[in-house]
Amino acid sequence: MTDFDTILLGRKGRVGIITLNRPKALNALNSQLMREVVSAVEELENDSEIGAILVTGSDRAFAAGADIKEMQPKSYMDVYLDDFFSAWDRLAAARKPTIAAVAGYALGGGCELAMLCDILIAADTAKFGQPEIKLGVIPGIGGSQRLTRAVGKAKAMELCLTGRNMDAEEAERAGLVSRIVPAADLLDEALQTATTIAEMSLPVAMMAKEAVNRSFETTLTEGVRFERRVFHSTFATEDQKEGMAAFVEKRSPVFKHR
Ligand code: CO8
Repeated sequence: MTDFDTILLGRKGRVGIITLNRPKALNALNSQLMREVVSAVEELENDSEIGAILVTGSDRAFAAGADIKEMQPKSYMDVYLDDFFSAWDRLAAARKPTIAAVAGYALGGGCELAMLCDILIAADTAKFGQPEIKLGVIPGIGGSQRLTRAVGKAKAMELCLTGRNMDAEEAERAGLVSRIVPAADLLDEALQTATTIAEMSLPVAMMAKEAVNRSFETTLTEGVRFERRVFHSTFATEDQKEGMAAFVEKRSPVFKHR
């Protein structure tokens, strides 16, 4: 796998692991890191042996936000002409399931990066927030939209307007994270979840992801219609034949990811 400067790219079985690695800056998301994550995502998406993508940081910080020192000198024209931060959309557009394993700070762009992933697993040390307002800006990687969809208007509004953080317990209660685990177990637990997913049929997991995500983009009637059409199409996969045969024959399925 490719070597990068600001991230580590590894794999365990069918899981690709992206570890943010700018420890001195608490994994602040600068342009280089953004480019490297996007390129790692492309590499994992194109690797037929990979069935899920895990994104994680360090014990102290998943990521303490976009890199404030890099942003400070920028003008409106700089950020507008570059469409600053738009490259992160590539992670949201990943077709394979993505899991964020978050310990420590996930603030600003860090919280947004975690929310770009499909499943968010938090260590009991995790802290989430959108503190951009304290810097005189607003979230720029989808925070105002994805946090609101995840936790509802009242809490999202409070977090975006006051900049206060929420701990892992509050984040779980609010529906932002799927579960909390002890910090020492975070990587193992997240890897186990990622491995479980990666061992399912890849095309069917991709279809399930697409169907759930559609619920954020459309009406209930259209969403249910979309789901039904995709459900029908699972019957065109070899893995549906194998999955159902395995059940009837009382054995474990061996998916071919086709
Ligand atoms: N950017 C750059 N450097 C950072 C960042 C950051 N976001 N966060 C931490 N660092 C650096 C610190 O500057 C420090 O470096 P140095 O040792 O060289 O001084 C090092 O990391 C360690 O940080 P601290 O000494 O501050 O560590 P503490 O444990 O005391 O505090 C905190 C940890 C509370 C996380 C603190 O570092 C902090 O508040 N960080 C900033 C959090 C923040 O505001 N994040 C939001 C950033 S804005 C954003 O993400 C989206 C902006 C959208 C703009 C849209 C434009 C289009």
